[in-house]
Amino acid sequence: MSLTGTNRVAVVTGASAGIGYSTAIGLARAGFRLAVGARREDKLSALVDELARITGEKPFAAPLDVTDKASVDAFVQGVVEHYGQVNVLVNNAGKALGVDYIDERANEEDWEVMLDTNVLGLLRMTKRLVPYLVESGDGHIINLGSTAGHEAYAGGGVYCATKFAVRAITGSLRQELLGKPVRITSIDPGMVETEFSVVRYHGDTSRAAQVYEGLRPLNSEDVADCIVFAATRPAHVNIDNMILKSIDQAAAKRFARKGQ
Ligand code: 8X3
Repeated sequence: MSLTGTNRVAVVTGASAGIGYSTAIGLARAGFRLAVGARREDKLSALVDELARITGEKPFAAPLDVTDKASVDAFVQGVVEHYGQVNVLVNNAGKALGVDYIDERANEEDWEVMLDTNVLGLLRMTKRLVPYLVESGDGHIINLGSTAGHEAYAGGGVYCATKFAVRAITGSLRQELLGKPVRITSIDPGMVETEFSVVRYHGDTSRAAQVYEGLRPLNSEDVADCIVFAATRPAHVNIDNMILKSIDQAAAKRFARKGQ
């Protein structure tokens, strides 16, 4: 028997698009009350309307830049004041920037943004919400990892490092939270067709399109389904880790592309 989200509050970071957006919708359909954040609040308006339609209640939505401590503090305070409790934290905000090799040409600003968002941002949200998750009596942290956290590849040096870090943080939290009513899960997808590659290639849409050419990648709903599954297990069931890839992807750089 699975546990529905009835009255449980789920926070989703990076919720304006892609996996975050689909996860918020999926959790709302499963009965959760939603608190959604993204760097630009105006980009949340379509999601807010959709969530209100599904749940019959206006969700909590606010600007959230996980790289900015003051923004994280204000967001967390806002959620707690609004709902009075937090049960689920989906640490989705994250990105890849560039495919630089670690050599003299690498863009160090890209490194800093990736480390600040994917690692420190996840830590900031987790640190602030752990007390509320414990207090809820039925808490759950769901981290968005990646197959890039299992297999390093050329051109992914820093992105892969951030996702290896997410795996390490998830593992440490699993041990630190043992004995407390907080589950911890990492969901680790391979290639997913979202804005991910457009962001990675700094807005170069044709280069981004090539990533998915001739194959059927995962989409954001495929990943959201796994997150919702993990979040709706009974309170004693901890899904430690799920790794999912398109049937057309066997490893970081091994694809079955039509016509090749
Ligand atoms: C995304 C998977 O292969 O682009 O996290 O690094 S990959």
